[in-house]
This record gives sequence, structure tokens and C-alpha cells, in this order.
Amino acid sequence: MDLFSEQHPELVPLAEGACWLPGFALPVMEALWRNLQQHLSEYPPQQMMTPMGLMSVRTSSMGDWGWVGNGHGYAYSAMQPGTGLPWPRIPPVILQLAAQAAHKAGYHAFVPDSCLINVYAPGSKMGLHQDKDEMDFSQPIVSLSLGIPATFLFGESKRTDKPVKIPLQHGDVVVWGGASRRFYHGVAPVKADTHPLLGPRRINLTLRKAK
Ligand code: MD6
Ligand code: FE
Repeated sequence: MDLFSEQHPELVPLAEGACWLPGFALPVMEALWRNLQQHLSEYPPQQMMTPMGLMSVRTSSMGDWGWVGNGHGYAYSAMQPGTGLPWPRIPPVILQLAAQAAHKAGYHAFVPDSCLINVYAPGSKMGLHQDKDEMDFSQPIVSLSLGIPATFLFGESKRTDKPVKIPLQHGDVVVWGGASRRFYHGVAPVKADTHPLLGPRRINLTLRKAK
């Protein structure tokens, strides 16, 4: 019996079409974190207002389509709020990682055109929601977690279904699509902690094909 892989499984099925890849990003973490730090210094994450109120996370984007909220709604936007400039491209290390994770989960030739970056300070959370603003639901979403741990809540097709709790750690990737593409999900309030590389925060990247 291989105790190591029993305790650190490579792929954990979550639901039809969805899986968790613990530690999948660790081999490229150095290049990934270098690129991400550079991005965050040039495009500081902002707290977005949605019709539900001010979000507790701070958001930045990469790729052809960023995610922007204002008091009236939220949408993919080719322009940054404020400057009206386009978003920077998604760095190759992130594109490659997303394609490899999607492939491992059974989604081939995934080419995202949008990368949302959510920064969680201790106490930040994400309410249960569906991701349904993308054009093509045959394309999966690849989600990458960095920094302090968080409890990811993975629900079902109804908001009232009791969600499964997934303890996401630095370097974990979640891929979902297919039958679970529109499942409800969220993040429980992040507990106070400090990560050796990122400090007291969690950063989540979601890579999508928006258009
Ligand atoms: C988060 N993630 O993990 C929030 N959405 O911080 C999401 O809302 C999400 O992880 C769609 C697909 C994957 C995700
Ligand atoms: Fe989401």
C-alpha cells in the first residue's frame, strides 16, 4: 500500500465533472508567484461593489476579459475600471498550468481568456453563487488557491443543498465543468493565519473561457 499517495491523493473527484488536484501548482510555484506579485503591484486589487453590496475580497484580472462590479451589476469587461485600459495578458506559466490541470480532469485544449484574481484577508468570504456569466458552459473553470488555507463550499444545483466542505491549501487546484459547471459554491470566512510566502492572505485565481 502506498501510504504517501493515500494521504496525498493526486486527484479527488468532487462531483460529476469536478475534481480537486491537491498541490498541483507546487512544482511551478516559484515562477507563478513571481508573475503574480508583479501583476498585483501593477494592477492593485480593488473591492468591487455589486447589487448585493461591497465584496469583502479584493479583485484584479488578467486576460481579454476582466471581472468588474459596480453598484448596478457586474460583468466581464475588456477595460479596467478607472483607466479604461485593457487588462494585461495571462502569463504563460499560468496558461500552461490551467491547461494541464484541465487536461488531467478530462477537459482537453482548454484556452482561458480570463483570469480573475481574488485576494482574501482573514475574515473575507465569498457567498454561495453560481458562475453563469460565461458564454460556453462546455468549457470548465480552473481554480487555483495560494496562501493561507480556506474552506471551499461546494454545493449542488440548488442554493439550499447542503454544501460539501473542501479544505483548500496553498498550491491546490480545483477543476470543474460538465454536470457540475453551474453548481453553487462559495468560501467560508477565512481564518486568521500567516503563510510563509504570501503572508496573512489567500489568493484565488479562476481561469475561464468567458467569451
Ligand atoms: C474562491 N472561487 O475559491 C472562489 N468559481 O476563492 C470561485 O468562486 C470559483 O473557485 C468558479 C470556479 C471555481 C472557483
Ligand atoms: Fe465562482
